[in-house]
Amino acid sequence: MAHDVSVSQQSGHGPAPAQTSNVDAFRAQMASKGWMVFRDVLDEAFCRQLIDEQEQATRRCREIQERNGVVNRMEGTSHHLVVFEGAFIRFLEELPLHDYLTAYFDDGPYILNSFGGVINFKSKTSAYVGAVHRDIRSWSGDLHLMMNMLVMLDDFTEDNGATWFLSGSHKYAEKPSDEEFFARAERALGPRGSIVLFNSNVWHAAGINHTDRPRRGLTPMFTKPFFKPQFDFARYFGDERGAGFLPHVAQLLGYNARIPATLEEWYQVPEKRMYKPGQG
Ligand SMILES: O=C(O)CCC(=O)C(=O)O
Repeated sequence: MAHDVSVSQQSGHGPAPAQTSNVDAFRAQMASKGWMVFRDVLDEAFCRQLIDEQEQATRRCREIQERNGVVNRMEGTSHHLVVFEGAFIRFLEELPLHDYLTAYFDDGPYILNSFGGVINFKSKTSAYVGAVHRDIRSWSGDLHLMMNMLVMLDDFTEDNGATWFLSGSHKYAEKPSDEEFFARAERALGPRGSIVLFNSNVWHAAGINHTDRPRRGLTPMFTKPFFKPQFDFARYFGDERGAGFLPHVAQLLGYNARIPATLEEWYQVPEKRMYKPGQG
């Protein structure tokens, strides 16, 4: 079982500060195991709102998956949920565990790489996330390029498919065999509202849900700003909408780390550049 840290619940807009001692414990555990469970981060009402909106969004994503023939092992999955706004933008506004993310990214800025969701239904197998995998295609070793977050919107238990993590596996490039993985992997257990942070190099797998109730979770991922995101959020929302986001939400959505597409955009004083100073 991972070392657990209880943090104060989120309230109002903006990230809640973390205690320095907790951040130190986090750094140490991320170096050794590569993952950590934070219990009771989100309150019940916010979890309920996220569940409702995840269910609607998953139906919308499913329609597109079916229309475009992208259905194999996709059941219950959704992607880039911030395009549905509502609770997902609120999540970025509140930005739980921001201090821990900042510590992971060498005390520098970071952006959203993707914002997925998984509804894990009762099954003998599961969606693609049930295979042993990691979410960064190129192993980045000691370089902290990407961090995964897993938000538990239901209690995560051994019965309902709590995620498996192979502690220390962020230190190795090679994929373990399934036998090796399941012999040594541990479950991320926690009550609804808990959050797992993990180094994206860690090999992991969703568990199989043996209960009759869905096990719901959100899976936002974050990177250093120079790493290409999986979705161009700034292009999706546009400049006018971008100006209305809180500054740290605009930062997360990549408004400060864009690519110029004309020489007019390229030849600009630093504060007007598409890729702003201070983004690494
Ligand atoms: O839902 C889970 O338990 C794991 C999700 C996951 O592995 C992923 O999104 O990469």
